[in-house]
Amino acid sequence: AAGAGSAEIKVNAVGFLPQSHKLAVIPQALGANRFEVVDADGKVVLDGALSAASRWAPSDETVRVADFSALTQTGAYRVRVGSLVSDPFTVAQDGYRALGDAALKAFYFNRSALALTPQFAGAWARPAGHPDDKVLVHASAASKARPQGTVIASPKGWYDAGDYNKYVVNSGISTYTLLAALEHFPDVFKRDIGIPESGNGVPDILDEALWNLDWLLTMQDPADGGVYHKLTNLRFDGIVMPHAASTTPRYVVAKSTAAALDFAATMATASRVLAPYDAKWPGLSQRMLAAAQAAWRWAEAHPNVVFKNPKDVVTGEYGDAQLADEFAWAAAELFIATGQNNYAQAFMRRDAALTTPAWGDVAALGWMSLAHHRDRLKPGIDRALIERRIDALASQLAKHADGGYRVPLASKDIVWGSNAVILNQGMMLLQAYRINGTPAYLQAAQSSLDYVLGRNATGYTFVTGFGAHPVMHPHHRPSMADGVAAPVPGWLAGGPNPGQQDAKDCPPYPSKLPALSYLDHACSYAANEVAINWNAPLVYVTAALSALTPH
Ligand code: G3I
Ligand code: 9MR
Repeated sequence: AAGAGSAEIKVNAVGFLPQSHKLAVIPQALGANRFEVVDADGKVVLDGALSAASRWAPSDETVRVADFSALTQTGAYRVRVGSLVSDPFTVAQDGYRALGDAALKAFYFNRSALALTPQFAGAWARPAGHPDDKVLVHASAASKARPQGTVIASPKGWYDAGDYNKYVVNSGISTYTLLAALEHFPDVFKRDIGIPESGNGVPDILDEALWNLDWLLTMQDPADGGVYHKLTNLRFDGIVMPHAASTTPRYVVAKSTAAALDFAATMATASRVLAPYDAKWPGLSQRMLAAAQAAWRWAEAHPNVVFKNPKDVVTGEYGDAQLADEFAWAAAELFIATGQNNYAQAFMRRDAALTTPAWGDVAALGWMSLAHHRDRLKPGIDRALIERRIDALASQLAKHADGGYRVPLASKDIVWGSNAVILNQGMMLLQAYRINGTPAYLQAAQSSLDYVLGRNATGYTFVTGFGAHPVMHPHHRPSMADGVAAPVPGWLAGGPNPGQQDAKDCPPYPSKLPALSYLDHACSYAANEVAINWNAPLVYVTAALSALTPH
């Protein structure tokens, strides 16, 4: 790509805010001791000594670190080591504006049942797909009120990922994370990003979340409060544009406890974030809270319904047998929404460990909501406990960020969707930073973002449309089928995954090492798919760093 430098020097190839912590990683094998930072004219603006060498297990490399945090002057720069220069990056006051806008706009690009017009979608305009106005109740989801084959309408929502199905579990954490970004950093979302609702007096991020919340509401069976696990084809669509996908029926499949609880948590959160907009959508906030409570009651009555794909369904499973964390998350959000002590007790009773969140591990989302609201909580959950638990997780993550690439990610964290693991680690570090202002937490969160933007063992910038070594071939059906060379912008690739669970026709990975198990090839869903739950922490971390980095 234009201006590409040496991939040997690993650096965030998008940029920094003036007061960001700024690091580059250099292989010890280069034999260098010093580094320079040069401006666009090649003039040296800063030089310094590289850190002592340190090994990073995930890529089995020994590396040294250039710390150029002292560079606070805005401009365009590269890091130089000997005769090598890095990819360019900027230092700018609004350094994450384009990235944050694109990461959020990616959700718009994955809207189902909507035509994307050139005005908002540019080169990636496309006809509407999957109207989902006539969806069948699958045998696994049949009830007295809605027997098998009942037709329901379940339109809107986002496609989950590179595929065109809609899964409640994964939708929950994704929607919540966007709502949390708005709730925590409202000032970042005052600008419009160019979606059809822009200018309607509501932050675009809330309009975008509503596109999915409207769909989620249809996934609840009004007769009993239970929530269908997913809306899906029986098998994955071919590699075609949404409007060209097969018109075989789509189904709502089996109710599950995880779906009910993730739905309850997300609806309770949405009811609170939407409350100030009651004049615009009268009654919606209340309706969401009632839906959340009905789903909670269903889950209490059906506490262990673990989802498994029925025999005739082979699409994404999002199955999860550990449900204590889902109970804890839903209880936390319902406690904040209602102040009712039974929810506080339910939260404490589950004693769900605070770990980095993921689609199947959501307790942290409850902890972070409690932390944000801790000044206003009714007695029931000990405020000091919340602060202590969050700090304990952050301090463990920050310790990991001490050596090697200086990131919180460890070998064991490099699984399917690892780029979101590190961003969710960043999100948790930021919760602790918001509580106690420990600088190392903000720095490690910055490092999480730097990692996906280029300071990683592959040297790729993992967000489509950004950096001089960008991901070009994500496993994303619209990007693969639209005939446009550039992929749909703003998407985070799943990233390195030593599981390498791709189809057999995929070319071999360059390495078995966890951090190098990556392929920029559209065949690779195990390392190069995109997904709403991976983009959501990109939105969150980008917004948080914009708001929290000292100005
Ligand atoms: O967490 C375990 C870890 O403890 C273990 O050491 C490691 C060893 O393999 O596995 C880890 O689990 C992996 C898990 O992802 C981590 O989240 C599983 O092996 C892996 O199979 C699982 O992959 C999931 C994948 O679907 C396959 O089911 C991903 O989480 C999930 O993000 C992905 O989601 C898909 C949807 O099904 C369909 N739509 C696209 C979407 C993204 O690819
Ligand atoms: O495109 C599908 C992707 O979204 C999933 O994450 C992945 C794993 O479940 O499966 C992909 O679909 C492939 C299917 O599993 C096997 N045949 C080829 C499909 C498209 O590459």
